[in-house]
Amino acid sequence: MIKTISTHPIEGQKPGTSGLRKKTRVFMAPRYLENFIQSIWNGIGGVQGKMLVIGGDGRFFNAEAVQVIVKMAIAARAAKVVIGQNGLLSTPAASHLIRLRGADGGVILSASHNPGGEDGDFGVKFNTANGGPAPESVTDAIFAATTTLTAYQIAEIADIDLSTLGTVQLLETQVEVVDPVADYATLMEQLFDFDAIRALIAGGFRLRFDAMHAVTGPYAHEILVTRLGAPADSVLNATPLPDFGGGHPDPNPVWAHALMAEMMGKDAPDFGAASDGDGDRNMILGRGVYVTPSDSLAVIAANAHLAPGYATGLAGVARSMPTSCALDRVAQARGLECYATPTGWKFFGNLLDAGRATLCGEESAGTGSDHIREKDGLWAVLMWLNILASKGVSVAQVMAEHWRDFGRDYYSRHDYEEVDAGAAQALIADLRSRLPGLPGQVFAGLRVARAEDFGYDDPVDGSHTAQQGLQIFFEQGARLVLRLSGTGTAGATLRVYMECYAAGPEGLARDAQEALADVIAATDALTDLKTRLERAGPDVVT
Ligand code: VG1
Ligand code: CO
Repeated sequence: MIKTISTHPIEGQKPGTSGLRKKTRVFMAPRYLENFIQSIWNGIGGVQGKMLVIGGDGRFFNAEAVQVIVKMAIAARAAKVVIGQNGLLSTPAASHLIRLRGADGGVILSASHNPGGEDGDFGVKFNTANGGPAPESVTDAIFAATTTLTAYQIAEIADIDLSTLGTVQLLETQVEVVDPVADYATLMEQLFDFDAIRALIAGGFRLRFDAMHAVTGPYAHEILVTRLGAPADSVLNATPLPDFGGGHPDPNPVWAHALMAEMMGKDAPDFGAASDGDGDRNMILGRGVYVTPSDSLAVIAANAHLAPGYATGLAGVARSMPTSCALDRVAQARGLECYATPTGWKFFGNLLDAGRATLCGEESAGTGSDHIREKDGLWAVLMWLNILASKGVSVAQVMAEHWRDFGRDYYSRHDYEEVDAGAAQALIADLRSRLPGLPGQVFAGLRVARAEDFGYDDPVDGSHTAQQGLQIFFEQGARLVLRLSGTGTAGATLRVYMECYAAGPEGLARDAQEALADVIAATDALTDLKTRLERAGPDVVT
């Protein structure tokens, strides 16, 4: 029944910012998925006698991949495998399930916000027993295992019925198919004031949640419609589709443009939100207002105590380094420790486990807390609804009050996607070598105060992570960050992050691109990036 199949290493199976991401067809090629899964098992010291959680965001090849992974877990003599019904689990629900069941880890199938489909992207992430993305020490061990692999093992059995809830015994492994939504929805009920939110909605507050044809549809329907009483049409694009309807399941003004248009239009609802392919990102909108993820994080830090799960306050907060400094201002005012980590949720794990941070966030629309060990899209939506219900004001008012109290960090990210990898790497390498000489130099009127190649010393386990982005501070209080994406599957993507601060009370209501015009010009002058990348401008501006 258990077959050992000889194989040889496949190049390039190195996990990036969030798991291994490749074109779907690459994952579908013979041995590709099997090699990587066997390397996970080998890299973590085997799965014999262990419990694993398995599920994915429903994209093309999800169902087939789940079958392979379960059969390989059975071959590796796992004690138990817990699978979301039909192979579905959002990333936050998987993280919660790992923690709830005390599992040893989990395999999540997703390329998150990357498009799906046969010509799109696919991905595999491994999460550890704390429910969080494997730290670098683990992904390094998995990658090392991919380079020496000689065989994989798989149980030769009929496909498992993933549609029926319940438990079956297959060889030494108990296979349990669970409702992917119920436990997660219950956790949300424990954290937020559902009565207050229900009353808000019953009072005529109108909301729209765009699931972008991805995994959050069933979660949003259960929580917002069934448990909170919102009308059924509050959830848009609620049925998960293997190709996400041909769209980018990335909740930002560019890719969620229909929702954006509705929220900026006449007679807009009070509140709009969206999530990404695997449900860990969020976008927050009010009538006529887009809340940047960095601002959302700061607003949540300032108001989380209004939600029952956070009534006793926050232990500390953390943001990824490119995320704006709006969070730092709240932390300073409230006497909270504020950490800056490299990009990627895995770097928050130790801070959350050690109780040093309660709330974490990234500029890329990821926000979350110590309730799980992943960022959590619907959690952020419910936190906002809880804040609005408690304060009894609009999103626009929340933002105006926040900027009045803390000042405003104008922020934008410009992405140059799928550019020539060599040119992008050379741009970063050249700028890195120029960093020591930059202080004092002036670019488009802005003088450099400090320039560094960001490295992170984890305060909990002492590990060091180098070269996590180039960070340039200008004397006028502006900041520029450049780094290469670690989630793309073609060429390279250069991310340029820019921010400047307005203390107020004047100048708090400007357009972000206009407010950042000097920093944008200084970036061009400093890097000459348009010429070097042969691009007229960025592909995506958020
Ligand atoms: C991007 C974001 C990062 C996020 C990561 C995974 O990484 O910038 O903040 O953690 O995606 O998010 P990169 O390396 O492309 O900049 V998700 O929702 O794809 O799990
Ligand atoms: Co995601």
